[in-house]
Amino acid sequence: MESALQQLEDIEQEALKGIADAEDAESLDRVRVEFLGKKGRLTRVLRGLAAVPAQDRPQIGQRVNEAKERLARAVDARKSAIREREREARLSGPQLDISLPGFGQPCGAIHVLSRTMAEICDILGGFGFCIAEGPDIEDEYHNFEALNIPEDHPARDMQDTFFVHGGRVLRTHTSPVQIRVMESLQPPLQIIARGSVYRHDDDVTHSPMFHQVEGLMVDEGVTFSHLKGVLTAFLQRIFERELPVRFRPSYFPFTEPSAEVDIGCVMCDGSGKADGVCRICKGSGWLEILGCGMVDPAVFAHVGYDSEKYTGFAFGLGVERIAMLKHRIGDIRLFYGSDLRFLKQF
Ligand code: 2NL
Repeated sequence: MESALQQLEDIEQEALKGIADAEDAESLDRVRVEFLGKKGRLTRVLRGLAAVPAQDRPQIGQRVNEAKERLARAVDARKSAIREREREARLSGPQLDISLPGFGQPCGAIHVLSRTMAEICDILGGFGFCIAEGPDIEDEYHNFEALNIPEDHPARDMQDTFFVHGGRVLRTHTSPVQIRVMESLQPPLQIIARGSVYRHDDDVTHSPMFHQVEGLMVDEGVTFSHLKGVLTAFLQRIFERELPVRFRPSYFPFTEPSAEVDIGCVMCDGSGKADGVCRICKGSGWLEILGCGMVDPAVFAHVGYDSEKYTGFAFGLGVERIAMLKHRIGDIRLFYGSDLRFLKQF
């Protein structure tokens, strides 16, 4: 009896020391399992009661239960103390600076070509032009014949045009869109045709697919002066300055007379010099930017317009070319490469 109680006392003292020495929740739990667990040392004492004389059993059993309760309370108290200490350590550790800026959301943007296209259409829309669109796959009649481009013209060669089955072509300009509008509407007419066009071309300034905007205005009394006024105002708006504009005589099958339009070089401001000879305008001080002219009567004949009554002007420009000059982009392929280091600059 005495030795059993002494043994109990030793176990309890050993357990209390283990609890007091536990530095964290894990080691505390190991002590709890060792002494209070189902196979723990106090349970083993209860199991050993069979070997104790019957009259001593209640007293020892009661002492075991008291010891269990005391130890359970000691474990709980130690657990709270450990938790409190950990909390103190967290609070006195490095401070969280909630005034620091956040990481932010990565933000997408409109592609520089789409933006240039939208700017072009906004400006011309402000001048009263309405947007027209049409099919990318065209028949040869709308892409060539109705535009007075003869069968033997080099532009109709396989070298320049993508032919698809059924005698159709990928449109080489947006002019067929305007032919289709004229087929279905009578003058007065003031439209822009915009979209992708396709040509057998591939180098730093040419892509097999690129984007065009063409303008067309038809009414009684439309003159070359109207054309000059519209294009000069348009170019000064799109390049955001009063740059010089000049019209040079040229030739297109679908306009007569025809002109190419130059602007004062955006790099050297027309001086022809920028660190030596300006590499953009090659020293001339001028940059070719678009083509235009008065609609050829042969085109009006194809759509059934009376060219004795009506005249019209037309122009065509490349969206990539405008974007490249406006933003000094040296390689057209950057537009289609999806390189974020390039795209993020705009
Ligand atoms: C260029 C030249 C041009 C036109 C396009 C046109 C359309 C019809 C009738 C007459 Cl339906 N003309 N379009 C006229 C002159 C020039 O484009 O260099 N584009 C990049």
